[in-house]
Amino acid sequence: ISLDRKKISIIGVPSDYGQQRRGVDMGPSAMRYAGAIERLEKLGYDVIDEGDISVHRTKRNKQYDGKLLNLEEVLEVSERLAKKVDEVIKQDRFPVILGGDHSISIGSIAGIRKHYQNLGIIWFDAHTDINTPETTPSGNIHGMPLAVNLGLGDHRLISIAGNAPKLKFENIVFIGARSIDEGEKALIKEKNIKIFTMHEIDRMGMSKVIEETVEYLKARHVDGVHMSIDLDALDPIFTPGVGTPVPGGITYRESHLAMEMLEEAKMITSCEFVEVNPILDERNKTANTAVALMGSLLGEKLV
Ligand code: Z70
Ligand code: MN
Ligand code: MN
Ligand code: MN
Repeated sequence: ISLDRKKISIIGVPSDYGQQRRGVDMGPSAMRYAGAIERLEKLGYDVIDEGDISVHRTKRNKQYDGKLLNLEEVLEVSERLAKKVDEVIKQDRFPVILGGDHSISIGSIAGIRKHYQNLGIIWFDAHTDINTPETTPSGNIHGMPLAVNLGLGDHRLISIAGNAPKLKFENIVFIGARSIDEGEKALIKEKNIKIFTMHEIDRMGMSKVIEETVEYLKARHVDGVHMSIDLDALDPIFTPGVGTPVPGGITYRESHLAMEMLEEAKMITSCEFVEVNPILDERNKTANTAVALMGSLLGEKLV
C-alpha cells in the first residue's frame, strides 16, 4: 500500500464451502476479535469495516462423487464478494479481505482484476491451490482458486465477473509451498510458474526470496499486486488453527520479515487472510498471528 492510499475497507467472508471442516466460517470474527480494525486504525488509516458478505447456511458436504463440492454455494459467495470488492476499489479504498477458506479468492480476485490490466499475485501458502476438476484429489474448491482465476475449471466459476481469465501464469509467485498434488506439479512445470517452496526459503533465506519476488513482479510490469495469505503457510506451531496443517512451514519471524519487506516495496494493492479456523485453534493464536502479519504488511514498524 502506498502512503497516499490511507483508506482501508475490511470485508469479511464467512464461508467454509470450499472444504469440509467446519469452523473456518468464523475466521472473520476471530480476526476482528484479535483487533484487526484497531490495529490498522492505530497505523493512521481511515478504516471502514464493511461487515460480512452474506453466506447462506444451507445443507452441504455431500461426499465427493467426482463433482465439485458445494459448487452452487461457492458461486453465490464469489459473485457477491467480487461485486463488493469492485465497489470498495471504485471508492479508492484498499481491500483487506478476511476469510473464510481459500475458495473466497475466486471472488476476491475476480473483483480486484476489474481494476488492473496486469495483476500480480503473491500466493503465500503451504499449498498451490491450482487444481482443476480433472486433477483435484478432494473435490474441495479451496484447492482450485488459482486455476479458476487462470481460466481453468468449471465454466460457471471461471465466468464470475467476466469470461476472460483474470490472471496470467507468469504473474504469479508462490511462497511457502510444501504440499503440492501431482497434477498441480505438472501444471506449474508446464507453465513455468515462479515458485519458492520451503526448499528455496531454506536455501536462500526469506530476505532473498522476497527481493526476488519483488524484482520478478516488477520485471513483469504488474500494475497491482494482490497478496493472498493462507495461514497454513506458517508452521503449525505458529498457526495451529487451520484445516490442513503441514509441518515444516514458514516461521513467525520469517513471515513478518516477508510482510515488512513487501510493505517497503510499496507494491501491494489488496490483501486477504484465509483459512483461520477458530474451532481448531489454540486461544485464537492463529487469528492473532494473522492480525500481527496484517500490521506488518500495512506498515507497522518496530521503531
Ligand atoms: C489439496 C486439494 C488445500 C488449502 C488445502 C489441498 C488444498 N491440494 N488448500 N488447504 N488452503 O484438495 O486440492
Ligand atoms: Mn473509521
Ligand atoms: Mn490455500
Ligand atoms: Mn493452504
